[in-house]
Amino acid sequence: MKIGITCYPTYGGSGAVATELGIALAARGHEVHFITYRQPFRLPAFLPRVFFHEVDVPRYPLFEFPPYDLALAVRMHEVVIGHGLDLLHLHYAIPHATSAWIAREMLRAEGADIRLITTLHGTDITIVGQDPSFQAITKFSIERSDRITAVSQYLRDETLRTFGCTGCAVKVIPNFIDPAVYARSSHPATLRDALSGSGPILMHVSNFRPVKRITDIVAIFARVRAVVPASLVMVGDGPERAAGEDAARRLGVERDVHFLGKIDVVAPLLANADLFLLPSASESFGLGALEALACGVPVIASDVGGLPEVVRSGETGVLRPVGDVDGMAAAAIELLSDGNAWRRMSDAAAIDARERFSENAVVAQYEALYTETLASAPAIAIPNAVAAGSVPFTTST
Ligand code: GMT
Repeated sequence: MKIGITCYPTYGGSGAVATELGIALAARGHEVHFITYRQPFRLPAFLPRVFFHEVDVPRYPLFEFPPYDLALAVRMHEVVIGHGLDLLHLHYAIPHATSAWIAREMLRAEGADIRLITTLHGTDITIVGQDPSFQAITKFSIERSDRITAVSQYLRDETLRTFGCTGCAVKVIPNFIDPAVYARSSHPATLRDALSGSGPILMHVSNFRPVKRITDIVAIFARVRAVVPASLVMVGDGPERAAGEDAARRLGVERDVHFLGKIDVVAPLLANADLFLLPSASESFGLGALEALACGVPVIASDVGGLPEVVRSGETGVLRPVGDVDGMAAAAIELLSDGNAWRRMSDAAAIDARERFSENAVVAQYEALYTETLASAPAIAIPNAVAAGSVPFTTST
């Protein structure tokens, strides 16, 4: 198949999942075209059958807000025609599903067609998509997709509840890990050596947006540090970094908190961690938590959103209510003080992540969805174009 993928290329779970899906699909023989404004952060320079098409948004003095959505739609249209794509897979509804709908309307006006699959990742439904400025277009765009997937049961239910789209069948396909990459034994102890003598390593990886409750992470660590000599390693960057650094100074733990900034390849770091902290206010899945579990790192997180579908509280980690800094710190101290309990949880975490979220099994679900979508009727009848079902592309370049 020839598959176009559009995602946010910057540091974040949806871009990571979309990119790793594309890489895995290409390894299975498909041709994959990434269409976005920058090379996705987890995409290496060259891979066979993987192409990157940059969306250029011209600057013009009149444009206070340059219309990326339109430039993206035009680039999608161009790549579908130029490379004979079978389908576009949109990760994160806003604006990707909308731009894809525009591109498909342009194709249909020319007697061609393309299938659209939208994967919902979280805040496109739970936060941004519910803003009155975006709600109607989010609902419209996802309803125009041929297929909709969500990364957790929670997100599926939330989509149906908040958008009330009775006509939408939302299929749950979870995020995934490559078990060979996210493995404790696959990586050297570089970080541990660098922090040698400083005790267990607690870690957090994210885009440091307010929803991640970065100051809670520092507060949990300060309570742990009062009892256990430990370090906190913060990987990533974003709007809440300064507040996190301030909190570390205020709580007197700044010498033991290490802000590393954005690092694209996180498995070697996670493989050196002892606990992963994710006390988010909302989390549709928590890809960072899954990557940690696969590396045998128990997760202390909020009992919210899709996290209970990823972390089995009491078996592979501990879930506590949002904001329960004391409860999360107590759970961390208990685990770090009992080597046997930690080892049991670490082993269970690595096994469970492999059993439920391995790349091969999850990518096969996407492949099956693509095949089934291409073989079935389009979401909405095409007035002026070839009937889809066969590979719909007809325009020559
Ligand atoms: O965090 C966001 O605002 C969006 C998005 C991203 O790009 O990181 O995160 C969401 O998608 C991830 C991948 O599916 C999920 O693991 C995250 O849980 C989800 N973030 C939220 O729901 C807050």
